[in-house]
Amino acid sequence: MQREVQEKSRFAVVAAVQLPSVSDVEFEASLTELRELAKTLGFEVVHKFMQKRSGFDKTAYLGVGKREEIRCFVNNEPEFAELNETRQSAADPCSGEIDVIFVDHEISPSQARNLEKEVGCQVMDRTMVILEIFHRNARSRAARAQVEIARLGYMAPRLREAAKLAGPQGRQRSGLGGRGAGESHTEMDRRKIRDRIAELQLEITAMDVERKTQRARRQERQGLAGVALVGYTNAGKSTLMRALTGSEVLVANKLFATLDTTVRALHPESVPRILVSDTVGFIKNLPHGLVASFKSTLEEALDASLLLHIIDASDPGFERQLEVTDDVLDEIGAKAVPLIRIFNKIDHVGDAAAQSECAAALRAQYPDCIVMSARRPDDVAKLRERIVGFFQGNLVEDEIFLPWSAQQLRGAIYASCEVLAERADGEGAFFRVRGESDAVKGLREQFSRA
Ligand SMILES: Nc1nc2c(ncn2[C@@H]2O[C@H](COP(=O)(O)OP(=O)(O)OP(=O)(O)O)[C@@H](O)[C@H]2O)c(=O)[nH]1
Ligand SMILES: [Mg+2]
Repeated sequence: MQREVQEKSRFAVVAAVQLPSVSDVEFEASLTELRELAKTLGFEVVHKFMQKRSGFDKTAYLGVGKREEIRCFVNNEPEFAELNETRQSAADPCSGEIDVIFVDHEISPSQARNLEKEVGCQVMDRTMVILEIFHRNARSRAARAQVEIARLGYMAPRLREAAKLAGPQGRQRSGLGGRGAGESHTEMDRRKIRDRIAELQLEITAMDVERKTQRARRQERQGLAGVALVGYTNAGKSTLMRALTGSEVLVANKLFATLDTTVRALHPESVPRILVSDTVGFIKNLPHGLVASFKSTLEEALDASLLLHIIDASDPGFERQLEVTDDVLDEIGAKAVPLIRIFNKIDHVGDAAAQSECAAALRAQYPDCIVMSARRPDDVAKLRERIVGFFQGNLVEDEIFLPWSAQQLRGAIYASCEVLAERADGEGAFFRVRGESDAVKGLREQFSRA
C-alpha cells in the first residue's frame, strides 16, 4: 500500500511513459499538468523522466533502464550530483531528498510497489494525486463523504493485492476484535471498507434528498433561471462567479480549489432573477470513483437552463481540456442543456496583436463563443448581457390575476417576473407580466390555489 504523504515532503520527480498514440504536445501538456498537481500538494518537482514505449512495463510501469536512472537520481549518485546540488542546502544535506515520484498514469498496486522498492521512494499515481487534492480541499459534509467513497474505492483493490501477497501466513486464527475465525487483517480491513462505503452512501442519499428539497424550494421561490459554470480545473469559473455575482467565492491558482457547488444571484439583479452556480472542475482522467461520487454535485449542471463552459484560452492544451469537459458533460447526461463556450484569460495570451489573432481564430472555429477576460469589467458586463438575453429570449408576456384575499403573494410575482403594468377591479389586481413561461405557469397554479 502506498504510504500517506507526509507534510515535510517537498521535493519530487515526475515520470511518464509516452505511448505511440500520444503526440509530443499532448504528452508535454499532461506532464506539465502533473507538475501543477504536484505543486498543489506542496511539492517542488525538480526533474522529469520520460520514456517512449509501446506499452507500460507490467512489473513496474517504466522499463528497467529508466528505473535504474531514477534510482541513481533519487539516491544522489555521482552522475546526478550537479543536478542534485540545486536542491540541497549546505546546512541540511538531507533537505533535498526526493520524497515522491509522481507517475502520469493510473498504475496497478503491484507496479507501484515494485517501483517504490526499486527506486527507494514513495510512488503516487495520477489518480492518487487527484484523490489526495480532493481530500484536502473537501470542506462540506457532502464533499467529504463523496471524496471518502472515491478514496476507499481506490484502496479496496490495493488491499486485495496486499492480501494476495500476504498469502496464508497473513491469515490469523484469532476471533478477537470482531474478526471471524481465519479472517486476516486485510480481509477485516476490506470488510470495514465495504461497510464504510455503504454507510457513506446512505449518508449521501440522505443529503441528496435534502438538497433536492432545498433546490425545489429555491426554484419555486425564485423561478427557474439557472446558469451553471462548468469547465476544466483552473479555467477561471470561480473568478467569473465572483465577477458576475459580486460574491466572495474562493479563487486560487491551484487545481480543484472548488469542490462544492455555490449558488448566487446574478448581480446587479435581472428579470427574471438568474441564479449562477459554480461547480467542481474537471481534469483529464478524472478518477472514475470521483465522477460517480460527484455526480450529485454535478447534477446542479443538469438542472441549469444554460451552461457556461469556461475554457482557459491561454493554456496551450486548451483543446484537449475542452474535449475532456465535453466528455464529462456527456457522461453525466448534460449534453442536451444549451451551452455557451467561453474562452477566458485572453489577457494572458501574449501581446495585443496575439490576443486579437487568437480571438479571431477562436470565433472562426467556435461560432457563438465568447472570448474574454474575467479580469476585464467590460467583458464581464457583455457576458452578463448575453446571459440575461438568453433568458429574456425565453420570456412570455401574460396577465395574471391575484384576488384581494391573496395579496400577500404579490412578492412572488415581483421575484420571478417583470411587471409591465398593474390594474385593479373589485375582485383583485391584474398584473401584466413578462417572465419565463414555466415561472408564469407556476404563479398561475399557485394563485389558483390561493
Ligand atoms: N490572467 C487571467 N487570470 C485569470 C482569469 N480568470 C481567472 N484567472 C486566474 O486563474 C486562476 C484560477 O481561477 P479560479 O477562478 O480559481 O479557477 P476555477 O475554474 O474556479 O478552478 P477550480 O475551482 O480549481 O476548478 C486564479 O489564479 C485566477 O486569478 C483571467 O481572465 N485572466
Ligand atoms: Mg473554482
